[in-house]
Amino acid sequence: VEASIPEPQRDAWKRFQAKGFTTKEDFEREVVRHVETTLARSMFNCDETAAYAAASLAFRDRLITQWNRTQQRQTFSDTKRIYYLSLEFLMGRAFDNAMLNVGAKEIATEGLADLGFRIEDIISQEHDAALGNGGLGRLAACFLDSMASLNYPAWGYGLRYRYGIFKQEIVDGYQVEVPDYWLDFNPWEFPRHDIVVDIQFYGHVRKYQTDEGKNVVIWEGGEIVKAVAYDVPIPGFETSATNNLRLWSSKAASGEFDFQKFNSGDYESSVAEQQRAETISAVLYPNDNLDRGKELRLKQQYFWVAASLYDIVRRFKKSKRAWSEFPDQVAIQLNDTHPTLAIVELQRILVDLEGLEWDESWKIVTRTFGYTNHTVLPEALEKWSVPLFQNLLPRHLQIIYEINLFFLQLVERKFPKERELLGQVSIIEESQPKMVRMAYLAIVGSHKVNGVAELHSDLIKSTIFKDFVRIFGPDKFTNVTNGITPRRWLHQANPRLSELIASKIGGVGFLKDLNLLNELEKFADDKEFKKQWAEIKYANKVRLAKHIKTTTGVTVNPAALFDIQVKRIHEYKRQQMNIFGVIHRYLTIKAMTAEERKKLAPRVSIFGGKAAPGYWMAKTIIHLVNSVGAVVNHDEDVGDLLKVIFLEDYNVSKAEMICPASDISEHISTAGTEASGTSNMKFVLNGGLIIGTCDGANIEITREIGENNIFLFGNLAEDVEDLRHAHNYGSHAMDPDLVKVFEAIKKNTFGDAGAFGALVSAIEDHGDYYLVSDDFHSYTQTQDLVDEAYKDQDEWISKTIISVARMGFFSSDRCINEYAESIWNIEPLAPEANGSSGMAK
Ligand code: NBY
Repeated sequence: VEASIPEPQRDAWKRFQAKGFTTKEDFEREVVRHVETTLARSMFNCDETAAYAAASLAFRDRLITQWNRTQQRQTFSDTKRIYYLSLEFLMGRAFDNAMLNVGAKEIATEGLADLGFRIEDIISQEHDAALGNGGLGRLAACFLDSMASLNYPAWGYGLRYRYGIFKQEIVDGYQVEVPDYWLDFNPWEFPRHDIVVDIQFYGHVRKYQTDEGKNVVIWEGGEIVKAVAYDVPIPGFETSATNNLRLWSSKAASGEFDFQKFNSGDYESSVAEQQRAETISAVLYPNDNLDRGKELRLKQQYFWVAASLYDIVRRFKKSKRAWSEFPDQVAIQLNDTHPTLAIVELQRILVDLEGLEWDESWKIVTRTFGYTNHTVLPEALEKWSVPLFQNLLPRHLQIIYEINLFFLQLVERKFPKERELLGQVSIIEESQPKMVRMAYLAIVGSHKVNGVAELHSDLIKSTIFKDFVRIFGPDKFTNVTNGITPRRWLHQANPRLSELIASKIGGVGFLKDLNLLNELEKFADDKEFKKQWAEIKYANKVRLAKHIKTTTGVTVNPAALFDIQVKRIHEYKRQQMNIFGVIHRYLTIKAMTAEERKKLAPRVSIFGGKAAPGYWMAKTIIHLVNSVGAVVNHDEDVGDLLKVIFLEDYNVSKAEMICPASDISEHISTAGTEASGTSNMKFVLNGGLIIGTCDGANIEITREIGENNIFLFGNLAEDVEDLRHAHNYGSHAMDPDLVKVFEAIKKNTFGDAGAFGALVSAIEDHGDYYLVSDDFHSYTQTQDLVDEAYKDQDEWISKTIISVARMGFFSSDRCINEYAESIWNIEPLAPEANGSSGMAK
């Protein structure tokens, strides 16, 4: 149905086009209007929640006006778009970000003050949008910010989970998971009840030949679930370009529960279909770097991928171009293997539904997709059992077999003498049951594969994907080192630092071109500047100390060295090594005389992060941290010299408070296991130093900021294999300090030792896979160097200034420009300066 208003009537539309506020008065009028009409409240019952709701709606209205213009302009200019497919978008809060990006925070601050509210109180009303686990999901969110800020025509596609990542409570030292129901009020989304896609599951495949001899494949039967679109506007910084994040929500095909059953008295099963359908987008799987192979997860993946592709293809078909031009209009990036089915689905659409030849279709498919790998950990590489696939997506399994057949024929032609190679690279693993290897499918179906930091990109080429480098050549594999958005992670999280920098280097231009931070280096010895710099750090530590006091009851001294490790809890990230180091410090303090203790630098060891609910070792680490804290924090011999804190429910908005408050942060994964890490970048950008291993982006951070400004320690990735071998087959002497730590644990110093036995025996008895004992000595020695360095505050501050000045490379803007140029082949489309809609013709 043509819904476009005919030309003669468009004038009225143009005259009354929504504009959104521009002045403080307009903003206040909008807020009051929303309080009184949208919320049906008044000045007599407008609490902070209502004020937040109304103020956000005022901004949402403004964003959607910009959004409309941007989308119209992109459609009319007919330029290539990038579609970023990610099962996770860890967005955090939107209000502060919207105010800053549209440049109206001052207006909002003053306007809300006129109406009787403090902006900080209003900002803190917002519930985080926590549709992600960790780095991978947050990366997707930073990318959205950069793509909009750089004016790239880009859409994100994801799932609208009813429950985000669980909320973490600490009860008696243990993690307890609480559901994160975040949707009871979400002003940032627009339901699009008119954009609904039918998604099919199960059923069977029928093949026949038409009278003209054409092969026809029909996938029929099974069940249908509806995908409903919800749009989240993504504003760019200092541009009116506003992109879209489209999240799909699942709904029963019938829309209603079964009246027949209801009327016949079968109340329970009358709602069953509806609930089954809604389950698909109900929860985010809370695992990071672990594949569990649950059917519902595969259902989520296909549901989301099929709806997104239907949408993308529909948009392309409106342009009436030839199919061969699809990759000139559309680039699709796969955030890890979770959306790999998109490759199969596009091939199915082209061959089964549009009637293209296989080869022609496959060329289109491979030119369209790029695949980003985020891990080398074998337990995180996605695999799906063939029987499960066969049942849920019978046609897709056939297509996968076909793709594999053509691929293996190519391999055979290229390496005719290497019979074992075929089994090694086959998309189907010949196990019991057979498994579909999603990473291999993603590689075969994409034109580029990238890792997320140099070391990681080198490692995937030399280990897990080495055969594919031989088959496709090295050019298919590339590196794009991760980045972070300086808007959220400097300007929003640390406004005072951002202001101070701006006052020295000629304004906030660095927020759009982070390399401009270079200019700061001139001030690394400027006394007055350093004083202000240090004051800001101290104030940020005071703020965190207050948060610690109110949430844990522990008083920490803001003048102490704040040592922070916040990230998902995982053995490879080695929080266990950190807490063993803390115990070592505690034992050292206990063995000292009062005189000796006076020379020590006081330290606050801060941990935070969620453990996957089924990851027992990770939960044990949390329990140990809390148990050590319970002893150390009340030991009068220790006092301020050491405090151990576990921060509950680490998330994006807490990260915004925590990152600016660190003196040193820990990024201490076993070399070769952390693909990149992105919080390392956030901490350094906020004037903290880091202690870390030669892993992920730590290596490039060192190259940029200089090795004098980072505390590196531990074995290298190239040594890991031999070290593991030595644990299992050779001789391995335990570090004596670590032995003492284990003795203390075993003597029940931190409560019943039995509770922590698994952590100790993983190292003592089970091969110490993450090489904690190999790195422990180097780690504690380096921590001593940190203590020494911290005593020279003058030098320390200079190091942090120089480091910030050299962090320009780690902007996600740089990163997105690299993707755009070397993988997506897309150009920015600047919005019209006057903000008009571009619909003039
Ligand atoms: O991606 C992280 C990497 O560990 C980190 O080094 C990197 O900086 C970041 C961005 O590139 N990976 C990550 O966060 N992965 C997950 O959260 C994740 C979630 C789910 C699943 C696998 C990984 N899964 O299979 O369900």
